Amino acid sequence: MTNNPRSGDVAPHASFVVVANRLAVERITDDEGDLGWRTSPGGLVTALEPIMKAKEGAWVGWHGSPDEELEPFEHDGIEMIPVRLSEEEFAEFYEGMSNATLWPLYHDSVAFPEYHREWWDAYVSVNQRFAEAAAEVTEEGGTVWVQDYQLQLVPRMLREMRPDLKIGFFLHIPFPPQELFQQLPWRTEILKGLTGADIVGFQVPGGAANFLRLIRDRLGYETKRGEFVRDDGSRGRAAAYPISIDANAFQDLANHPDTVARAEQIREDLDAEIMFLGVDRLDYTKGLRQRIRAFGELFQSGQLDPEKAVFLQVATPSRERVDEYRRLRDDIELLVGRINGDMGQIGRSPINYLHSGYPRQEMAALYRAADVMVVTPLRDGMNLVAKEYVACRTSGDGALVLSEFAGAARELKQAWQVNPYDINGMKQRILDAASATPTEKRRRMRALRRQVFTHDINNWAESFLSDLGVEVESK
Ligand code: ADQ
Repeated sequence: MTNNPRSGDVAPHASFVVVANRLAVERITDDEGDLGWRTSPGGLVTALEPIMKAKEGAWVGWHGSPDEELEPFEHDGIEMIPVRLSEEEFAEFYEGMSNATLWPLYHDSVAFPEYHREWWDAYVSVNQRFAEAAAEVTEEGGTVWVQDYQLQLVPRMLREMRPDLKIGFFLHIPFPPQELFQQLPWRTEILKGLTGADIVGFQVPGGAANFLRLIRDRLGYETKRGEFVRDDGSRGRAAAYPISIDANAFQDLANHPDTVARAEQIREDLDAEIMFLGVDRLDYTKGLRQRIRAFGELFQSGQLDPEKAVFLQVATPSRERVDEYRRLRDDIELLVGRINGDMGQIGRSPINYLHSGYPRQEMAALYRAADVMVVTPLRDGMNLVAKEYVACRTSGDGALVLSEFAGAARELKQAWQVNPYDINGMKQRILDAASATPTEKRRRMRALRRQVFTHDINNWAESFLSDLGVEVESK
């Protein structure tokens, strides 16, 4: 275990270990200029926190600064195990293989995936380092839950080092059909890597089906009703576990008096009769080009009146060193500028574009303020924004326009569903949602809320872990 900063100094002791590309904490600098950590916002951390605390949990992940080596530390009752990445590994493993090869390939190749052998080499050695770190801390017979596309080799590596462990893997993004996946020069290695897990979890049944077909055809594994048999005769399972949000926490946040006041303020500032909202990471999978074009045409044709309607698009900066993301940002800014230049008036722009991340409470205020939420990815594993909007509509109104190509579309059937490649169809559905009667909106929202509140992030974690054979206290 040459690469691990902990080597040899700690006996395996954790019974439940999460392995993710990033640690569950972010660096902060306090008023005195001292460095500290705060828990990252996000459903995964929130859902796993109680289990980790109850079970002597550890979280293995990168801490976010290249070339820095850190000792394990405790944060809020959970042991954090930082894995080091060099600047070069960050470029090759993370920006390269993870985000310029696997990310586009797994999202229907909506951008061209690049294949570079040195990126692959970095991917293998970084996965090995994560696997070693997990192997070192997990106690005999313990459980390791590996997260996402950056770490697909970890399950097999870990299984080889520690056959006594229970290993789960969950893929947060889509798993592509065979026709696309087989482009990957390292397809066999990835499939082998994943089958090291006892349970390989996907967002939707289609992902599990794609995976099972591939391991049957490529690895020659026998598969039956979600089960697969490895070369050595041992068995694993592949199934769908649709991820969700902490619906009650969002609801409470949306009902907080400060949020209510902030939502009113947003509406006042926008000064429009109807507000449409988009909230996404600035990513080419999210369908921003098509969505903005659709709104541009609706304003241009007068189907939406720029004096009465406003479209607010919030885009979180993302992966800004990857070329494709830079191009996307330029394109979006050009498109928005052109539409506002053509259609705007002094002090009034039909499209309000904000390139920034916001605290959770501001997000809840935005959701509360918006009459119509427009979520139109070209492909998305799940899409939590759609579920967050629903959870924040505490008065039971509002309308959700949702792409058929988001995993969430399988659950959120009462949304106004669209094909984001069909700009005319999307324009029509946006208008349909906006002009539906209050009764129709409420009827649909009631069903959506029922779905989101009965399938929250705790249900997700519990169903995965109980299938893995981990006892989870029901809350
Ligand atoms: P993402 O691609 O990041 O996640 P999504 O599921 O929509 O997509 O989650 C985005 C999260 O970021 C949401 O919680 C949202 O509130 C937050 N967010 C977005 N814009 C923000 C902003 N400007 N400021 C602050 N917060 C913002 C990947 C997959 C998804 C899958 C999730 C979880 O691509 O398909 O649903 O993981 O598995």
